[in-house]
Amino acid sequence: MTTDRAEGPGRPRLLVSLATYNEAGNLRDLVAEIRAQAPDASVLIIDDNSPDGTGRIADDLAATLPDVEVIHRPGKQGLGTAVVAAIRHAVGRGYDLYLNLDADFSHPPRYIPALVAGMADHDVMIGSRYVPGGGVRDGFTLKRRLMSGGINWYARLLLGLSSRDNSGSYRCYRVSKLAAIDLGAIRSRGYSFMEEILYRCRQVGCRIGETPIVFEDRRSGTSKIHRGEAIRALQILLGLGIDRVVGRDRAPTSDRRGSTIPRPHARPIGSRGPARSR
Ligand SMILES: Nc1nc2c(ncn2[C@@H]2O[C@H](COP(=O)(O)OP(=O)(O)O)[C@@H](O)[C@H]2O)c(=O)[nH]1
Ligand SMILES: [Mg+2]
Repeated sequence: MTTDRAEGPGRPRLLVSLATYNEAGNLRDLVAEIRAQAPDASVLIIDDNSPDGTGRIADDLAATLPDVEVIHRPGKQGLGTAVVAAIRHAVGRGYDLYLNLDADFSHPPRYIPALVAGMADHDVMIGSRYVPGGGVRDGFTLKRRLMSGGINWYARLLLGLSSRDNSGSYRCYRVSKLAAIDLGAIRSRGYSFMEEILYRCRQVGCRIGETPIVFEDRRSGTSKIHRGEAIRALQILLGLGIDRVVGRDRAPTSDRRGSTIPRPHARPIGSRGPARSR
């Protein structure tokens, strides 16, 4: 259901997106929590024909709540392409800010205000596990810590990123900056999209900041990342890195200062449960 919401001066129009694949156990409660944290935000759900009926729940939310819309795609096309679809929607509809979070409660909506507040002096705000105050509830297992640390080190080395958490998808972006990116040139369909879009944001001169989040284990359902997708992500980042070094994919802007770490807007909360390695 869409409504015309009057925007006051200085009040940015915010689009929040949720990519869903088999998130039936999370979606309803998550949208309610997002609404509680960002009452004026529009919500966009991109569902890839989830076998568990998530798409029907999304339709029901769109029919009963204001400013909730759904994009249905015919089959599983990857998180990266879902976020690209949401970015196109944000640009096309003229939103000021675009925020994405995972639809499994790993990204608690209580951090949305801190992410939006950080946009006062940044073009991208990362909900970061790797700045002071951030973390993973209950901590990673050693294997997951090595994988997550490894992919971040790899992305920083290959793409020249200086932000600390380049693999998480909990972020807010300035839509006018996203509009300057050639989305058609993005190579990633799956999880390496998170590193690649940051790299593309740097290329168009974005000021990137991080605010701490404490990542939580998903509440319901299972992870969709699998070994093949992880290997594909590493290959894409390697290709991007090689092209960057040999000058085939040179940044068109000179903004190389990288991320800044603002004062924490949110405090960590205890620890419990294992979590993913992205
Ligand atoms: N639309 C769509 N969403 C996806 C796809 N793959 C993953 N997601 C969503 O992306 C988010 C992160 O995926 P998840 O499996 O939790 O990854 P993990 O946290 O790294 O284990 C969740 O909201 C998923 O439902 C996909 O192919 N299409
Ligand atoms: Mg998850």
